[in-house]
Amino acid sequence: MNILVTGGCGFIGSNLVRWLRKHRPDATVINLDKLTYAGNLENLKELEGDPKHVFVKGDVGNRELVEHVLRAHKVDAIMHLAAESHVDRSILGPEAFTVTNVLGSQVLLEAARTVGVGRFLMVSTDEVYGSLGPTGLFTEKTPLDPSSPYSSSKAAADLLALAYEHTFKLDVVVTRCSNNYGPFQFPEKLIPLMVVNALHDKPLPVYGDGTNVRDWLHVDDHCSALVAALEKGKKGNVYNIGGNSERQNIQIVKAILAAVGKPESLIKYVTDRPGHDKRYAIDATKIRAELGWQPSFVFEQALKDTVAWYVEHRPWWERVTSGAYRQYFDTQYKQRLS
Ligand code: NAD
Ligand code: TDX
Repeated sequence: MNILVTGGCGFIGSNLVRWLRKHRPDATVINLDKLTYAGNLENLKELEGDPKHVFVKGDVGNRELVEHVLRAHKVDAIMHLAAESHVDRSILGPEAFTVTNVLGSQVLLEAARTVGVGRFLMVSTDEVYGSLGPTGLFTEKTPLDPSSPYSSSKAAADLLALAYEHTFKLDVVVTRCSNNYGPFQFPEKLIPLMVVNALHDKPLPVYGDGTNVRDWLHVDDHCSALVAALEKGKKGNVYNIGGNSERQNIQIVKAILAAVGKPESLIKYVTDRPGHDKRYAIDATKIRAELGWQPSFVFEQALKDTVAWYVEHRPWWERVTSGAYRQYFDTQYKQRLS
């Protein structure tokens, strides 16, 4: 089987490529990635020389290239992860989010239809549902109500994919997962950013009062769910993915400080993110019952292990946050603390 993974050099993508090579050794993985600031071939260093991992540098919005890749590699299935993924960046500059997440997904769907790819897995997000109050869970029937330019662009791609199934009978499955954590996450997202700042004895910028809630899932559990959806998901269906690990942001930040042995005086409450969603929580009954998927990581221990990974992989995060990205990172950092 030949699987095209888009965005395979990013956080989830690189973990997914590794997961596939380990658990589906017969499959060839073609990895199409533009290598934006968030994509790094170093994330897949251990696969260097692996003939069943084929890297192609390119944009999912390049129709000619995408069709060529699908034909040349006789792609059987697509797992579409390539995206601009950071909510704060989408608030600063929404355009790239529309271009890659909406138009790029459109190009990929159209190419899959033209060439005749078997299955198209659209990797969406729980953020398409918007924000919850203090109680309740997102189910697959919750109406979409995205808040940020990021989540709106993901909702557009998610609905386009379902429209391709409905209209053109393309074999589409959509997944909507909660917040991921684990190795190789770019240090702009909450967990790695807080670890890096704590290690530098820099303030940890907590938005608002820190009581916003996210439902955390280890990236490897997300990968096993994506493969379950790819292999066993029903055509035209949506599957929520989540691990019943709701935590307030401030709880996470305090746990990180405790893990690295730094004082809570490093916490700095800063101006809230505009339009900040209050709470996400996932009902994953459907994927558990229909596809037999279940998470295997226990949050508290896996968070400690994740923090330890960043402590041990300092050269990795120093490299990926250097160069062109550094300027953005520093500007943002200063703004967050103002
Ligand atoms: P990421 O930002 O770490 O990686 C994105 C990857 O896509 C990078 O390798 C980047 O180079 C590549 N890319 C960006 N634009 C591209 C383009 N035009 N063409 C080809 N490649 C391009 O993102 P992530 O956190 O790994 O998220 C991966 C996917 O999972 C995204 O679709 C995201 O919406 C979704 N998702 C993420 C989470 C999460 O918690 N991180 C949760 C649910 C869903
Ligand atoms: O410096 C920070 N301070 C802070 O308080 C950052 C970066 C974040 N936060 C808060 C905002 C959120 O409530 O922490 C929470 C998590 O923030 P992010 O890591 O930016 O993730 P989030 O906005 O929840 O979106 C993530 O989960 C869903 C991913 O980035 C998306 O790609 C995914 O779809």
